[in-house]
Formats: sequence, C-alpha cells, structure tokens
Amino acid sequence: MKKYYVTTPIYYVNDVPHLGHAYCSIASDVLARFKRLDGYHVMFLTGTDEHGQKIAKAAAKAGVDPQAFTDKVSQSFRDLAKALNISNNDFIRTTEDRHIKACQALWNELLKRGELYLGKYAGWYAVRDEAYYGEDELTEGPGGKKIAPSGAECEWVEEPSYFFRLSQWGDRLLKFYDENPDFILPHYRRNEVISFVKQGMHDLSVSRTAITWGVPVPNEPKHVMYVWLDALTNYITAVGYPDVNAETYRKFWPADVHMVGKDILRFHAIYWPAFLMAAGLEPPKRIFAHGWWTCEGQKMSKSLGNVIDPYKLVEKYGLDQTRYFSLREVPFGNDSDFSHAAMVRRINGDLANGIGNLAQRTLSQIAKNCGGAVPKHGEFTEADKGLLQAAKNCLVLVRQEFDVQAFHKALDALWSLIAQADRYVDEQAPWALKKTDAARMETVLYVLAETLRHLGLLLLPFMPQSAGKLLDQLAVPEAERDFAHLTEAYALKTGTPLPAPQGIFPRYVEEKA
Ligand code: ME8
Repeated sequence: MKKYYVTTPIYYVNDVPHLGHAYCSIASDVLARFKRLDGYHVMFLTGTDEHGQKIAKAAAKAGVDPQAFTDKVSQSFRDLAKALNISNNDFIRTTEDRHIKACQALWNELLKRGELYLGKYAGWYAVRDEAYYGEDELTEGPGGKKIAPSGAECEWVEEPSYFFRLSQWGDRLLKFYDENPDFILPHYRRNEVISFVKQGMHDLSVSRTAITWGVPVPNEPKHVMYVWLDALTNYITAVGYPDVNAETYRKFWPADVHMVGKDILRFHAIYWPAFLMAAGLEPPKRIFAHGWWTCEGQKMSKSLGNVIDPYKLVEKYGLDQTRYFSLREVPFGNDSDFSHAAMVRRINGDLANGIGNLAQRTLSQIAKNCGGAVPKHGEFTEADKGLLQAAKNCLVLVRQEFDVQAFHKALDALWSLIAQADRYVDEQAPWALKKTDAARMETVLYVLAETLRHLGLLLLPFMPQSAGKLLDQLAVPEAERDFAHLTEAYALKTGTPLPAPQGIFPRYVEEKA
C-alpha cells in the first residue's frame, strides 16, 4: 500500500491555542484525509512542544511547575484537535520518554560523527522565538532594546554550549535544494531560504546551560538541548527512531510533508535537513510554509485583544464552515485576513447558495417527483455526458492540486463543477419536464444526483460531516465512500430508496444586536 506521512508543527504550550494553530491543523487534516480516501496508508502527526525557556517562563508566571503546566496546556491542544475533527493518528508530547530517548540517540549519533563540539556561545537570543540571531539581523527598539526581524525582543546570552557544525553544511544544503526543487513550497519562499544559506551560515548553538527545562544532554549534566533540536526530532520519534529498523520508521520516514507556518521555515528547511543528513538519516520530502492570519486587517495579539479563539468560530459559524473558509479565502501559502464579512460571504455564497442549493434542488425534486428513490435514466444526451464527464475528471484535477498542497485550486475545481451543474439545471429545467417528458426529467435528476455523489466524495476531506450528510442523502454506503469508488461501476443505482432531503448548508443569518 502507498504511504503518506504528514505532520503539523508541534505547538508551544506557553498559551492556549488560537486560529493560527487551528489553521495549520485543519490544512494538514484535509491533506491526510484526502490521501486516505485516495488509497494511501497515512500517518498524521500533531502534538506539543513543551521544553525550553519560553515554556519555563510561562510556567513560572502561572506559579506551577513546568510539568503540571505543560500537562494542562497540552491537553487543551488535544481537545482542540478533537473539536476540529482532526484525524491525527498520534499526538506527541516532547516530555514523553519515547521522545527524550530519541533526542539523546540523535545527539549521540551527531557527536559520534564529529558534528558537535563544545564551545561558548556569546550572542543574541530571542526567548519568544527560541532563536539565536546575528547582530546584523537586529534593529534597535524602544529603550535601546535589540529586536529580531520577527519583532521579538532579544537578550544577550553568554554560556558554555555545544555547537552543531552548520557552517559545513551550506553547500550540501544548496545541492539538496537544487536536486529537490519542490522541497520547499510555495516556490517563492524557497528563494528566501536559498539566499539565507548562500550568505554563509555560522555553527549553531545546540545546548543551553542557563536553563534546566529541556532534554538532558547525555553525559553532560549541566547542559540541556536547544529546544529546536529537541522539537524537530519529534517527527522521527513518532515513527520509532532510534529504531531505524522499526516497521513504522521504514514505512513512513522520510515524511512526505511537514506543514508549517512561514515563521518557522528556516528551522525546518535549513536546520532540520542538516541535522538529519549529518546523522546519516534521510531529510523529509517537503516543507510547505503557509501564510499568516490577521484579524480584520490587524495583527492578532493579546494586547489588542483580537486573538481569534477557534472554539468561538466553530460555535458561531459551524465546524465545516470554519474548515472550508480557512482554505478557501486565499491561495494556500499566502497570508489571509479573517473578517466576519468574508466568512458570511463564503457561507452564504459558496455553501448555502452553491453546493447547498444544488443539493437541495436536486434532492427535493427527486423526493417529490421520483418517489424518493434514485431516478431511472434513459439514454444520455451530449449535455448529460458533458456534466458526467466533468464530474469524472474532477478527481484527477483535484489530486494534482493536492500533490502541491494547492487546496484553494482543488476547491476552485470543485466549485467550477458546481457552477457547471447549476447551468445544466437551468438549461434542462427538470421542473418543466415534469409535465412534458417525465422520463427525461428523471434522466436529468439522475445526472445531477450522480454529480452530487462525486462532489460529496471529493468534499469529504474538507468538510467531513457535511459531505457525509450529503452522501447519506444519496444513500451511498459507508464502504463506498472513497475515491476508488469514483467510477461508473459504483454510480448511483436506480430505485435505491433515499431518505427525506434535509438542508445541509444553512444560510448565516445575522444575529440581531
Ligand atoms: O513555532 N497565522 O510553535 P507555535 C497562521 N513549537 N498560522 C499561525 C499563526 C498565525 N497568526 N500563529 C501560529 C512553534 N500559527 C514551535 C514549532 S515544530 C518542530 C516546533 C501556526 O506554537 C503556524 O503553523 O509558535 C506556526 O508555524 C505554528 O502555529 C507555530 O506554533
């Protein structure tokens, strides 16, 4: 069986989850579900990043010990995954024994291969990003504070530290990017990474002595691992590392896609393949860096009080509506802005008036005029064949878009089919045929129902519950709900009784103030 391994970032547990976390998990989930339906054995991983100075500080602020603190916040990410109908098959926490063991094994391997050495770090560090910055990258903020390009405040750090020989990996990384042109997507972000590597890289500090909340460095009681070395390793821990002969490791590694936000591309596209190659392991196949959400045109921040709570979105607009909106609004990879008006436009325009209306029109006419069962069809006309062929072509189009994580284009293809079906209903006017040519009316409604079956199946990854309801109304058996069944052999069977139609995509009606 073909395999597919997709991951989300592991989220920091310094704070409760927000829309940004929900977004990356939803995108990864849509991909995982698509691949499962397309016949792949999928491993889909998410989890929480629980070590480092940022988390230690957040725990201290909350007045609890870091383990109790991380237990609680990590649970809130698990709960969110459930609430968003995320179909991950593992949830990793970096405080788990399996992970500590994997990090220490990777460390020992790097040490054995001469990729690490003991030195002293003296430079700038941003706790918020858990990242080291060169003096030349910083700007001066209020009160002479040093500010990283991300906006995070930096502090001067001087401590004994182990270093990873990153400076030796520049050419090998450039060769790797060259040989794997789709390693970093979207392509425009690839160029940023390449120019960063071309500038020349310094060795990377990979242990800290000023903090204790981290994975202990083997045989070095004063050092804990730099949180990014620890965090990135989660992707191999979950498939069985250090046991590289484990069935899961052999099957799933290298990962097919690490889905990440653009803020952490550097860690994934530079450090991670360098660590892996240095340890004699294969790098992942792709890093996809998605864009950033703002809210009503403004950066989301606690101080502005505009951080979007994904639970509230789901409660107000519905889960599948939220999932749909996240991936529909802008090309996947670009930044997006959340606005109430845009959300309502999508719910009412694309869902209620689009797929919802098409389904409702078709199913209610079948209920009223065809005895509530899949209609009979006669010979297909050119118009019928045109629509059925377009429905059949959709899988190939959508699959191509999924292969490059262009979810918006996959949705475009599905909505073009909806538009084509809408034109077909208007042209064929089955309601008028009722009196003049009932047999032809049945054929038209059959063609529409079969088109809806394709739409229902192809929408399953995006909106599992709503698309599932659509398939229920078409009486598509559970065992036939995957892409292998998008063929004529499994087309709707005349005479199959259908349940009474029910609206699936309600209009959003503005709440009165
Ligand atoms: O960086 N818009 O964790 P993190 C879109 N622990 N996506 C956003 C977002 C926003 N405004 N805010 C966050 C870390 N995200 C590390 C990762 S991986 C080995 C370690 C999403 O909690 C986006 O995907 O800061 C981003 O990369 C991720 O949350 C980072 O979450």
